[in-house]
Amino acid sequence: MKIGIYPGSFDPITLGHLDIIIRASKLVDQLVIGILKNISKNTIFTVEERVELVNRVLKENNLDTKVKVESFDGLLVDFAKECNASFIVRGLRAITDFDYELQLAQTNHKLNQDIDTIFFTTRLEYSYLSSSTVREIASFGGDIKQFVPECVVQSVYDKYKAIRS
Ligand code: COD
Repeated sequence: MKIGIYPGSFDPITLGHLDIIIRASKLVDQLVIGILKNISKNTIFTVEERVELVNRVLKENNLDTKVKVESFDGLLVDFAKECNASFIVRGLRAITDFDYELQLAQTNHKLNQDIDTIFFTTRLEYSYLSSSTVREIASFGGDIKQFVPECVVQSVYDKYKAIRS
C-alpha cells in the first residue's frame, strides 16, 4: 500500500491546500494529512479545530475514504514512519518557498533515508494564496470566499469575532 503524508499547519486550510490534496491523492492508496500541533507557532485555530475543518472539507469533496487527517507533534519523519508513509507531499508556490522547502526536504531525508519528498507546483490561480493572507483579510472583515473552501468561510469569520470580543 502506497502511503503519502501531506504535513502542514493548515491554519486554516485554503483552496491552494485542497488543490494539492486532490492531486496528491491520485498518486497514492492513502494520503494522510498531518496537522502540526504548533506549540511554538501562534495559530488562530486549535489543532482540534484545524482537524475538524479539514475533515469537513474532505467530506464535502468526497475525499474522506482515501484521505485521512491526523495531528502530530515532534519530528515529521517520526510521524511519517508511524504512518508507514514512503513520501512527504509539499506544495511550491513562488521561489520564496523553494529555499525553505529544499532545506526541509534535505533535512528530512538526512534524518530518514527511506522517506522522500514530492513537490507539487501550485496552480496559477492559487500561486499567491497562503493561510496567512486569508487570516489577514479575514481579520479586517474582507471577503475570503474565493480563498478557502465554502464550508470553512464562516468558521474563520467566527474565529475573528471571538478573538475581538
Ligand atoms: N499552492 C500550493 N501549495 C501551497 C499553497 C498554495 N496556494 N499554500 C500552501 N501550500 C503548501 C506549502 O508550501 C506547504 O508545502 C504546504 O502547503 C503546507 O503549508 P502550511 O503553511 O500549512 O504548512 P507549514 O509550512 O507551516 O508546515 C511546516 C511543517 C509542519 C511541515 C514543519 O514545520 C514540520 O515538519 N514541523 C515538524 C518538526 C520537523 O520535523 N521539522 C523538520 C526538521 S528541522
